[in-house]
Amino acid sequence: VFCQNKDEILRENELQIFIDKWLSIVLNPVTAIIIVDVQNDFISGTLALKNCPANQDGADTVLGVNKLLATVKFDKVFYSLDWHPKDHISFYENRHLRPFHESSLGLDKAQMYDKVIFEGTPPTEQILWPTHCIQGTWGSELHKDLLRVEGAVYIKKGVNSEIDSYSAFWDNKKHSATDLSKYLKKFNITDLYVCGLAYDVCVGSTALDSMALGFRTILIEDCCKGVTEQGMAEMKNKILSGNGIVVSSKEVNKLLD
Ligand code: VGL
Ligand code: ZN
Repeated sequence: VFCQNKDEILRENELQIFIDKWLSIVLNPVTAIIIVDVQNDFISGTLALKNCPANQDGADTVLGVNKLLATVKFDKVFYSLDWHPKDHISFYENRHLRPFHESSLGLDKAQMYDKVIFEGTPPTEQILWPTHCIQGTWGSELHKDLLRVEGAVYIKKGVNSEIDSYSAFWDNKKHSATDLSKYLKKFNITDLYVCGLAYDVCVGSTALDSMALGFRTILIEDCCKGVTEQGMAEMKNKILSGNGIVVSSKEVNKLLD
């Protein structure tokens, strides 16, 4: 201290603050979990995953998530809800509302689950899903048996008719953000656990955005159900080839010990 000038002391203080901040992140993770889209339509409604190629039952996820919430104390719990207006761009039923190009079958021959390209600048790639999760209907409600944690935050997404939103952070074009990242910053969250429906669509997209935003991101694989086996394998690869972690719920207890 004897031979330090004022500027050096200031720099040392800043360095100390920086080191303390990182030490606290490493030594005291602040955890949150986001339970993605555990809604009726994905379980027994119009987009029931058990009728999709991977034949997975979203109801299993309700049990898995409940057990997890009962045994692990997360600092904050988030639930996301797919929350579409009736004229939403992602609905097969609405395909005539906007002009689109379709590659293999020609104009107007798109099948359910096909990818089409809606005209516009820029054009919009979109998979055509069955009508699902209409705002305020039974299909958009969280499953009745899903545990609701007190003080949880609910994030609605896909509310704009013209743009789909798989991730709970951003719409598919990153034009607008939900409040999720604001909340995570407000609560000083360092580690985000992700699970729910569907693995290869909204859960995976949420995990990838979480990674990109710099949260330590942990996907709880046995608390997810997906649309296709291939989609899930590809999503898992993307998460693991970034800096994401994929674990089972049994391991979460150990991780948070
Ligand atoms: C989802 C398809 C369309 C999901 C949402 O929550 O995974 N999938 N909209
Ligand atoms: Zn949707």
